Amino acid sequence: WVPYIPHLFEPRGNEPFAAAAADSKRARFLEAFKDVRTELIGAFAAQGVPEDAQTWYARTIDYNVPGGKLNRGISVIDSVEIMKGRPLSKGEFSRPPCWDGPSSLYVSLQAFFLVMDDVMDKSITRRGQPCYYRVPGVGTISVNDAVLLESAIYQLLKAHFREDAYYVDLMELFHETTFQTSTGQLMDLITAPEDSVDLSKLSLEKFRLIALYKTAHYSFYLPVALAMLMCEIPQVYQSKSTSKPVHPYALARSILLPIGEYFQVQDDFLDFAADPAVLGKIGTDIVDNKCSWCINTALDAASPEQRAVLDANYGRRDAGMEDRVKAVFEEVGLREKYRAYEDKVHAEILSLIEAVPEEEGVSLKRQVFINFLDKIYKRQK
Ligand code: DMA
Ligand code: MG
Ligand code: MG
Ligand code: MG
Repeated sequence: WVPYIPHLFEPRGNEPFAAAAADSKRARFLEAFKDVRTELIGAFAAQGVPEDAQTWYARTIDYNVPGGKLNRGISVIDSVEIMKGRPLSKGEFSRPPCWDGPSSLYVSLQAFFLVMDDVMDKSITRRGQPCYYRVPGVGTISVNDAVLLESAIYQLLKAHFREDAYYVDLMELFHETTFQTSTGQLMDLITAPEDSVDLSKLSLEKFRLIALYKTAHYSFYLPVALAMLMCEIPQVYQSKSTSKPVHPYALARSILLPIGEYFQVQDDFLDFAADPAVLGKIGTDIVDNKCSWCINTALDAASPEQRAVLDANYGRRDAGMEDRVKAVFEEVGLREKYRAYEDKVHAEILSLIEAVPEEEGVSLKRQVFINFLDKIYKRQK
């Protein structure tokens, strides 16, 4: 049950804003998020819970929701603006008092997944701070906090989108994406058993399937599909340029899922290669025995001697063993293979984007995809 708190829903005017750089979009989001935070904490408190629980919940939000690059959350708004062909204004949608309501939904989902992911991956840091479960006194309470963060999505949806025709579509999209992501997380985890390392069970095919489910749907299809629903893009329309029917959601998915796979390759490569101070997180894939792009690519290229080193050292919670695996990754030229992969996949995705038919008016636009691809191409963090 979510109480309706009227004063939080007053529109704050209708000032348009100029297209701004990433930093100012981030700043704008964080400004708008203050209201979202007040609203969520207000709804939590309105259940009549004591102050210590309210303080805990506020910290859960502050520690996990607004941090990070916010690239994908902000892309929801970017995509709406591109498809509408104009900047959004405050109070644009029937309910949100702020522009960034849709981004808030997305970052709440992201926070919910990441809190759990770090527990399951036994990670150490995220966004340049200790993983939430490692904060003193939090521990396994983080499991329940993740559920509360998930609940925030549906509270915000109900409070801001209930009157919209696409309310149920938005809700189903979040439910389905959560289902897909947890399916991916399950495959990710059972492909990486703690005490039985068997590299012959790994493959790039398995990596791709896991990446598709655990990352691509929620990171790339979800933000664009949210934007499309909010622009009331229909399930099918007749293309004026080709006179053929266009299924825009399926078309979007056919481009965004490959972008998502590429993004997970980057995530895996950076887990191995990036400076944790830049990445904000310490890599754990090698010690976690993960079916990552790196191990699979190294296995394909390894000599029998190198293979033996990988067999003996991968998936062990030991820094020396981890270093031996990393040395093999360097020897097989993983960095060069990654650079070649990145350029190849970038060109492939661009050609997928070029094949999208462009229509007049509010419709799917190539720039929606270009915007995503530009944000991640050659990313260092
Ligand atoms: C990310 O996989 C997937 C989800 C659903 C969070 P990951 O564990 O490689 O992510 P990270 O490197 O951020 O821990
Ligand atoms: Mg992880
Ligand atoms: Mg994980
Ligand atoms: Mg990772």
